[in-house]
Amino acid sequence: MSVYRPPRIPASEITPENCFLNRRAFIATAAGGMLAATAAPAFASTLKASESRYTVDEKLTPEKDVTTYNNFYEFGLGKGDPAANSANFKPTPWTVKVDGLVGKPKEFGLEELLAMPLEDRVYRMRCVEAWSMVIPWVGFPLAALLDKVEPLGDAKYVAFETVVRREQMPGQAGYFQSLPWPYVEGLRLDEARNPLTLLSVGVYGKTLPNQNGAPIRLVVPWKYGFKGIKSIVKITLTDKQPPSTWNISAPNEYGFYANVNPKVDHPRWSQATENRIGEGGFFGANRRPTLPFNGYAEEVASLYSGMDLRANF
Ligand SMILES: Nc1nc2c(c(=O)[nH]1)N[C@H]1C(S)=C(S)[C@@H](COP(=O)(O)O)O[C@H]1N2
Ligand SMILES: [Mo]
Repeated sequence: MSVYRPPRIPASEITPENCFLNRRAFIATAAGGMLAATAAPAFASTLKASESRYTVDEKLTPEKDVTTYNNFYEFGLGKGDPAANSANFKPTPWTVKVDGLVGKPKEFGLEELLAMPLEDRVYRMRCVEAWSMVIPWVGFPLAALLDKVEPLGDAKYVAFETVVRREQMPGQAGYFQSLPWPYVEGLRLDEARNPLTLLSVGVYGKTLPNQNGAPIRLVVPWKYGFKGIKSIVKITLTDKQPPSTWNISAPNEYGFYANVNPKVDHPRWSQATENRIGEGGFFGANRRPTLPFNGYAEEVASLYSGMDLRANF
């Protein structure tokens, strides 16, 4: 199990800046300095990627690509739009309301979320558009947050919602409405509780850039990237399968489950192979095979036993 462990190595001896970070600095920056005065050693360290079982031994996608090749339609449709158009977005202050079928509904302030036991994890990320990255996230398991609100017995699903801010998100205000807002997503409760399911607050050891979903976004590495909803303001436990934005927009192309599956092609392209961003692999031999469940079958295949995986798109 991947749990918080106290630091073993003195801060002075650590760590490549590109992978890890000083927790105190992280918190201070993230909460706009709010916690600087009280920064306690509670999060002075974390489970490092090198100590985590939730890490893949693959070359990291360069930070430049992770932060400039994005999908975040609230800021525009082009891959460079989110980085170019999100400078005015204000990720602090921020709250996430967790409600619905829970014993203890609660609105969490960002400081409280950043004080969860943070971990460094390296995950593959596979977009439904057949490109992929290897990304070093900072975050905590969604299950840890769910535990705090005590889901009731009849809760079967978790619904997520992105913020709506027309004045700060030009893609929400444009004449051509690309998607219905807010962007919404959902998971089955057992998927949400799987140890791999992460709420991310940072990438490459820094607070999330706006274009990556600041200040907090979902990461579900065995599913196509669109399940990883960004800039979350609301999480609702429910007994019905929640709507998801891409499924509403094109139900024959994007399913609720959206598990990465090389055997189920998108109606307009193959999902058998992928282009690893930064490796020049858009064509032919440079493409790499896509793995069932994006390589996480051992951890998650059992969630779908009895389901027809080919229909389970
Ligand atoms: N709110 C919101 N979340 C979103 C999206 C979006 O357009 N809006 N795009 C999704 C898609 S299609 C992908 S592939 C990932 C991309 O995450 P990244 O830009 O951090 O790599 O975010 C997902 N989350
Ligand atoms: Mo995507």
